[in-house]
Amino acid sequence: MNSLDMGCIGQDQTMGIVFTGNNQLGGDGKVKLYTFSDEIPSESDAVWSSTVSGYWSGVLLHDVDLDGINDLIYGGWWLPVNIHLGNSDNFDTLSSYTSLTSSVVEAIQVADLDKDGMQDTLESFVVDERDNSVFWLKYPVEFINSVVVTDFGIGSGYYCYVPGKNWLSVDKEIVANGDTVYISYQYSNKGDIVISNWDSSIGNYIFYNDTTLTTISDHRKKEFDFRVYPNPAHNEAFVNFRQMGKSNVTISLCDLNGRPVRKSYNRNLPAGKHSVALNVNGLPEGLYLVKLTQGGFTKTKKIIIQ
Ligand SMILES: [Ca+2]
Ligand SMILES: [Ca+2]
Repeated sequence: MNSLDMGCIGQDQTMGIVFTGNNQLGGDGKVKLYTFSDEIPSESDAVWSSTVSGYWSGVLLHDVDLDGINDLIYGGWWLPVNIHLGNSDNFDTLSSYTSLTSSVVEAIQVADLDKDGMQDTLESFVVDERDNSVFWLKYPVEFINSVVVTDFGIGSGYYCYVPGKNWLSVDKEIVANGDTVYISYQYSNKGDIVISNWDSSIGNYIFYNDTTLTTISDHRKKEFDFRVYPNPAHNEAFVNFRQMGKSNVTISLCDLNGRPVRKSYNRNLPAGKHSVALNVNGLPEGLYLVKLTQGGFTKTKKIIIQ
């Protein structure tokens, strides 16, 4: 083994560790992923491994294409840098990007060095009964603008984050059940890759990104869907959906003019599959709308109540 990184993997955001194998002194020299859905077991097999063996070295988990799923970047000794995009379970077998240059790759980082793709965004989270104080963000953080807990802005001494990673942690002492945490931050759709090189005859590298990601919203919208059943419904209907990461979910049952006919469901939910029951008992028969808002996107489906 040479290097490791850890982060959330796949659509369900399972915790995982990637290791780069290096077969200079034996071993199979493959890049491997181990995931842990609950506690870390005493031993386990890799759930993904690279098809190519080599002197692999530096490694980084980073959501390069901003689809909410971590991607794998790694390099080797006198080898190029590869990027395997993350998929619903782990990583694509084939690399989506291979550098034309080779060096002795030691450390890899992604940041928007020339600041040509900086975007502002705001996310909010509700602290639940578990007093959660670590918040998973949609995008890798370049810069934190401000953190507000309910009505009070908090200083940088009360939160921490790692640039390039998609989380922020707030001092447990200042958040309590029911607080809303607003995180205003910057991410980039033109992040650049920085490589440090151990071979003194070759310098360090910066790969500037000349691809602007313009289809983030469309891509996310396409993946975002939900199911309402039974339809027609009589006393009760269920709304089934999947969360890519932890975010706020609002479900409203509305008439055809978009006016809510029942109190809306509003919760901060973790990643994974969810099913929410809607009580439709006593409503006049007819056509209604189920409106679901998840991570800032809203989608509406029709339901017949009879
Ligand atoms: Ca990705
Ligand atoms: Ca850039």
